[in-house]
Amino acid sequence: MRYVLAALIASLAAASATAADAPANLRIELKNSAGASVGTATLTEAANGVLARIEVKGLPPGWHGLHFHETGDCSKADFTSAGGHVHAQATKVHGLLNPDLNEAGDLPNLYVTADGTATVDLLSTFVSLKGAGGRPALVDKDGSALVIHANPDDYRTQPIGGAGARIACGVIPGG
Ligand SMILES: [Cu+2]
Repeated sequence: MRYVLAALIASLAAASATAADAPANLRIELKNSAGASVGTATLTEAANGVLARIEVKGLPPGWHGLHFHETGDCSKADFTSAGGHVHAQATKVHGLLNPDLNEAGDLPNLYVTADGTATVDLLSTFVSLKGAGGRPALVDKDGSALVIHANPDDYRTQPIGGAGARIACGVIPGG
């Protein structure tokens, strides 16, 4: 009996260790300007950044700029309520191909196929969910937002790489 109990306690300890070791993740909904859902993003804290799984539908085919914006507010139809890109420096320099890049919210473009869907996993090494590694936190006081733009980001032009209007937005709630 004592042996069985010890085995049970050991397996409970293993189970709770597994739960504690599971990386924090956050599933958010992306909406278009009409307020309709166009998919989800699942954000997972990784060792050196945030892994984002993005699954969207009903979007115009082609390349679209994608960024983390600084405020968790998608309430305006043009999504300007989400503010500028997540950044840690007072003077922001945009563009993944810009040698002076310092914006933490920059991400690679999203490619939407002819059927209006896109599915991708991507890793940003610039941010964290809650400040890990000293990287800007997406889950800060006012949260942040994942924004999809109408046009591709050329990764160089200031301030948003010519990505144009904001066509979808997902709130990352503040913490
Ligand atoms: Cu943007």
